[in-house]
Amino acid sequence: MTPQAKPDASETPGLDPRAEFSDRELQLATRNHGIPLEALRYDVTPSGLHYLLIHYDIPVVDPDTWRLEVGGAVDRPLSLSLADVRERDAVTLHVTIECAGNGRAQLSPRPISQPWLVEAVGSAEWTGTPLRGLLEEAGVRGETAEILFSALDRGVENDIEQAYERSLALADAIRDEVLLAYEMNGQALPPQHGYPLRLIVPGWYGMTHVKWLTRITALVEPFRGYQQANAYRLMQKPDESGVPVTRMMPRSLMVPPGIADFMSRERYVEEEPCTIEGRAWSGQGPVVKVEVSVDGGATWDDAELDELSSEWAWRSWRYDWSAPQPGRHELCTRATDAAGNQQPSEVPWNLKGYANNAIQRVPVTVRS
Ligand SMILES: Nc1nc2c(c(=O)[nH]1)N[C@H]1C(S)=C(S)[C@@H](COP(=O)(O)O)O[C@H]1N2
Ligand SMILES: [Mo]
Repeated sequence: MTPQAKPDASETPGLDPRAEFSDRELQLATRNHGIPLEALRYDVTPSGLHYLLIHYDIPVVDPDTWRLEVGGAVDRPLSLSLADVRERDAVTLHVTIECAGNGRAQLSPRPISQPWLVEAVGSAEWTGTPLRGLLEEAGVRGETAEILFSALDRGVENDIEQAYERSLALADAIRDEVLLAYEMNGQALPPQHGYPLRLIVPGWYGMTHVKWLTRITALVEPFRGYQQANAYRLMQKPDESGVPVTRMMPRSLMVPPGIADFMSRERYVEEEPCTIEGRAWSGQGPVVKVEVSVDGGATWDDAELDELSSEWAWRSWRYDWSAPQPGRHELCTRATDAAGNQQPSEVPWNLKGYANNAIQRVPVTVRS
């Protein structure tokens, strides 16, 4: 990676015509890390290995003065301390979360933002109280269209100063599995994952899971804020309004087999039977099939799937590569979900680089 001069602001917004990565992308990549692919071996991702995405700065929150306000079109506005939230019914769910920008760095031309390859995913156990319970306590009025989630972190995006905020349609917000979570893997949320409280919306791309939550507002009109109306939309040109990004598309990732070269991360395996393992998920319905190719996607074989351990978590799979031949091979994997969505071979392009779920390709050299 060669750090370069900052691109001219007059360039087409978000498009970098150069193949080299810019210093702006490098700066984002060092702040927001992905899961090391070998950590796909854990069904529940240890908290420190879970990917991270933070638009602005991580806020420092004093748990003694922090409150969660619930207001807007409600009959009984609430103001809750952390202890109040923890007193409510508690549920623990194992949930796989993937950033909508995962795969962005494979696009050409490449949208300038966090340059993920394939590693923006993690699968933690989140403990919290169902959102619906709190909305019922507050008495959300009949005219409510959406629930808005506002966070403590503030920043500037496209010259617009804002707090991080996203909304959900009321019907999506009151689903059983939507949680206000205060624990990750049995511990208080780490600062970088939203301490003291975050939203968890199983099945949806990462941007939905608002961290550092401070306010929940029942809205009678759809929210038109930046993270809803400008960002997180699939569009081909800047003047389109586009289609909102919502639930995760299917993706399968393998633990790259063998040993890694430090600089290139190319893999080396011995000329003997090798088991390839990985995990696959989709927010559109359970993964029903995972395939592996050892010839760059020319031919595919079914992998063996484990039972689903949680409706909202990834599914583990393995594949016996029985006779690796000496030389260089490209291993690939792809998932298909119950709704019939299958990962594409070609990278789907859109202006901001969302939802690129093209198949993973792992070059491997078999040594004799
Ligand atoms: N308040 C707030 N919530 C946020 C974000 C943020 O920057 N601020 N980033 C979102 C995005 S884009 C993603 S992908 C997930 C990442 O969650 P994680 O860092 O816990 O993995 O958090 C989401 N929630
Ligand atoms: Mo994200």
